Formats: sequence, structure tokens, C-alpha cells
Amino acid sequence: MSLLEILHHPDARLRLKAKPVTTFDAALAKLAEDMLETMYAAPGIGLAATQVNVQQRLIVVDVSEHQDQPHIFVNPALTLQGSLVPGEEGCLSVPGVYDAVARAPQVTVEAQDLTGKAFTLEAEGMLGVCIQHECDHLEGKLFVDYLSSLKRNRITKQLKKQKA
Ligand code: K2U
Ligand code: ZN
Repeated sequence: MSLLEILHHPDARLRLKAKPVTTFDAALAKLAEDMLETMYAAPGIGLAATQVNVQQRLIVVDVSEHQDQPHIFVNPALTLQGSLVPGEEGCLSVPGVYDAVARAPQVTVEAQDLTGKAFTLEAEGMLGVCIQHECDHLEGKLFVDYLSSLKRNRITKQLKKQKA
């Protein structure tokens, strides 16, 4: 297994739209394995392929207490249910920044596993929030995009300064 480099905002590659996975092979399984290792090491509870500069529709999530219940979603498609609820979010691609984002309380995920087999999962709570956050990454969207332009510009300036 390998640790992958996580891209940091305002890297333009984080804004690329991921493409559907069409080949379910050992390379895909290795990527998912490396993404999980990278996520656990960060530490984090979710990671999208976009964040490691792979523009494929693949996300990994593990919100379990002992980090032993990984979920792998290939080509995830979400159906959101319920009125939006605000919650504190962070992002491995926006280090050190936490702010409120409103998300749907329930989500139905239609996805494929690493063999290409389709499945459906009903998620709520932190799992539902994390899945919505990761699927935003596949669209090139970051949680800071939900904040005011004033906050976003200040965050971008701060991260550019840290990188310099
Ligand atoms: O996409 C990512 O950067 C992973 C996020 C997932 C996440 C964002 C917002 C709300 C829940 C999950 C990282 O895991 S952020 C770091 C973190 C770590 C533990 C708990 C919550 C957030
Ligand atoms: Zn993120």
C-alpha cells in the first residue's frame, strides 16, 4: 500500500470534474486501497479520488469509531432527502479550516463496488454528510464554496501564504 499526496486548495486540479469509472481491475482496487491508507493516515473519515489527483468517480469513507468499517463507492449517485441541516465541516484539502455547511439529513447512494456490482445504501448522520462532502469533490466542489466570498477569499489568501 502507498500514501498518496493530497492536493490543497487553491490547486486548480481540485476543480476538475471526475469521469465515470469503466474499468474494474486491479489498478482500481489498488487505488481504493491506497486512498483508504492515505485517509486513515491523514487522519480523515473520507477521501475522494479528485483529492489525490485522479479524476475518476471513486470515494472512500469510514466514519466508524475504530476505523474498521470502510465504504468504497464507485460511480456514486446521490438522492438527497429532508430539509438541509447545518453542521461543522473540515477538509483534508483545506487544512486548518472548519465552518458550517448545510447538508441533507438522509441520502440514498446508488453506486458500484470494486467488481462493478451495483448496490444501494441509505445513509444519515456523519456517514451521510461525509458522502455528500466526498461527492462534491468529484464535481470539483469544495466545502468553502458554500461559504461567503469574503470568507472564501480570506481562506484562499491564508492557504496561498502558507504554501509560499
Ligand atoms: O474530503 C475530505 O477532505 C475528508 C473530510 C471528510 C469530512 C468532511 C466534513 C465532515 C465530515 C467528514 C475529512 O475527513 S475532514 C477531517 C475530519 C476528520 C475527522 C472527523 C471529521 C473531519
Ligand atoms: Zn474534503
